Amino acid sequence: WRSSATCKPWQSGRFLPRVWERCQPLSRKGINTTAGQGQQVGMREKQVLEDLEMPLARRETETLFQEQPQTGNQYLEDALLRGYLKTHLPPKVLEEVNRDLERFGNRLLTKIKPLGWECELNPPVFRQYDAWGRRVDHIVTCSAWGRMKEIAAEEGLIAEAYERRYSNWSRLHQAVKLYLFSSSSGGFNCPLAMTDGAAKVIESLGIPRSLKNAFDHLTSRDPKKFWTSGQWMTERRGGSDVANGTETVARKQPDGTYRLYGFKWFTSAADSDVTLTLARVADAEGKVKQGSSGLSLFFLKVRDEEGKLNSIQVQRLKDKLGTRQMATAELWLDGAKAELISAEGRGVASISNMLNITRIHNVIGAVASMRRMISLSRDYARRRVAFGKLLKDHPLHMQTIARMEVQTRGAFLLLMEIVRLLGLVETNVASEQDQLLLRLLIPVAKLYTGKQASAVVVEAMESFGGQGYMEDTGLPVIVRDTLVLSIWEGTTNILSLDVLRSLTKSQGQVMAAFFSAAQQKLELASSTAKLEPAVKQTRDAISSLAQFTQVAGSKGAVTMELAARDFSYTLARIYAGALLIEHAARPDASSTDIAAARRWCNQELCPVATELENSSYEAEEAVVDGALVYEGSPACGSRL
Ligand code: UCC
Repeated sequence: WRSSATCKPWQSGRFLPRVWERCQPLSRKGINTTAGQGQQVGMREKQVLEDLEMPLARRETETLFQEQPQTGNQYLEDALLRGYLKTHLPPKVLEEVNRDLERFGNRLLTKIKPLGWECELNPPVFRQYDAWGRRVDHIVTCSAWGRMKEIAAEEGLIAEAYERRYSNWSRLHQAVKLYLFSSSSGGFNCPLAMTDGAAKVIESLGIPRSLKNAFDHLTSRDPKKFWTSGQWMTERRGGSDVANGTETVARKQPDGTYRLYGFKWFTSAADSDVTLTLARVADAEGKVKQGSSGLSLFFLKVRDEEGKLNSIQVQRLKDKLGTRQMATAELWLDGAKAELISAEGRGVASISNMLNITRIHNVIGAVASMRRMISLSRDYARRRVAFGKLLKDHPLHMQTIARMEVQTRGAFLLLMEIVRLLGLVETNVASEQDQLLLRLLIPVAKLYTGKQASAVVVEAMESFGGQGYMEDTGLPVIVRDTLVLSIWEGTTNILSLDVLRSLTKSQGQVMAAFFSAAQQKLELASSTAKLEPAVKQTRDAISSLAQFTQVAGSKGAVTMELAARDFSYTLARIYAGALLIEHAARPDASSTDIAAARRWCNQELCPVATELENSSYEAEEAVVDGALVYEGSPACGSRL
């Protein structure tokens, strides 16, 4: 792929004509440029000519082969984000938020992004002993990581959501800042997710007196005061089946506090100041209750005032595929002092307030990764010449990026919808429909955008050719860090089951809220002729979904479990379609808003109905699934 390499004079005659043709000054090949690109292609042409004039040895070593893709101020370059804010925020709020985001966009570009890269290059290191053999269990993080913590406080990345200076719009303002911050944060978005979750749990408990100080620290704008929180849920028996996998025991002390004993197998941002964790309270005889109703929620400080660990031993740091900037550790709790903060046996229900917030952060991370990769990819397409023209002038290349863009737009609007609803709930102005919708859409968006992000970033990596696979371009880091998004905070299947949980718990009311909200959005578009096909496709999908819920409701639990994933995907596709249509029906919508809505709705919007017709959810199909998976495996030998 190097022009200098293809122009060697001793190339075999057979290849000469084609090779020579490739090495011709580009103008002779009549590059198809549009206004504005002429200058760039001219520079490229000049470079190729200079390359040819250079002595071969210098050509080999000094030629700059490809131009690096760049991104500018992410806020200013994000047309969809700006269009969304302009449509939804009250004018006064918009004015202030707009100013803040433009400033923040510049800070990200000039200061924060380099720090993020520094975090990547200097991952945390675990020092178990000091030079004199004393056990210290020190997780050493780099100075850029420390700086990220200060910046998070200065920018109010948590505080903004709890101060509520813009009332219900504060949550959206915070989420947008986190969205911009995410891909430059060097992994610091992870501790922020859990810090936000911890603040939310404490707030929903009414900020008890004993936790007031912690709440103030977690929501502080003062870098010296700001604390981050962990979320220690996963034990050695796994992180999904928390109810059966949690072995940690809490023993009550005479002063009313507890001491925790157990082994936390996966604790992210292990350098955090405080954490929330689950444990089983032991009775006077030392017995504990198993299952979900035996779990309670605890708050603890990781270190004491002198910086000594709170009877915690770090076993080792995890060796992860990505998010390597952030320390994830295995921890032994050997009598860690903790405070019980939920009613006994209500641990899972209480920590779900945290889970719902960290799952929203997961959506933020997913949309941010997609946006970052597309920004880089589209910039590269304006710089890179192949087959005689810029990549952006190759229709197939543009089609590929445009498809990613449509996916990202749907995901972005889902994210905005959730944080809009959360803002309403947090300021007590949400209707019952809003509350139900929020409960349903959080797992839907988490599971769907996690999968989308993995697909989009891998596709986008390909748009850089071999360069996308090179470590020092930074592109593989984005890919690695994105792949975790469908795993942590609940895998796709666990989240699909959570969608079903929300149905059962609300006795189907979440679906009524879903249908009503989606229909309302479609009605707004009824007078926009260009959106008619998209509106019709979405309405048809809604009625297929309604039919599915009727049919599936009369079948057994196996049907719903087998359908859970397709059902959740259906909800995501229909709702994102309705959001894209709503956005495209604004008076000042652009032709690309309309195109995005139409293209989104051209995909299969109701896969669950198709699979029902295919009988995919019948109990016999589950037997076939098993046979397909285990054919040839020793596991099924005894059964054959
Ligand atoms: O810790 C991890 C890594 C940390 C890194 C974080 C970084 C994030 C960064 C993102 C930025 C880029 S990963 C840990 C991940 N683990 C999970 O997410 C847990 C996955 N498992 C589940 O979600 C399960 O479904 C469980 C634990 C919720 C199942 O528990 P149970 O006890 O078996 O389920 P139940 O009995 O159905 O639920 C118990 C109660 C019920 O309330 P009541 O008793 O009033 O009926 C449920 O309604 O909890 C309630 N509940 C919920 N409420 C359960 N889930 C929810 C929910 N999502 N929302 C509201």
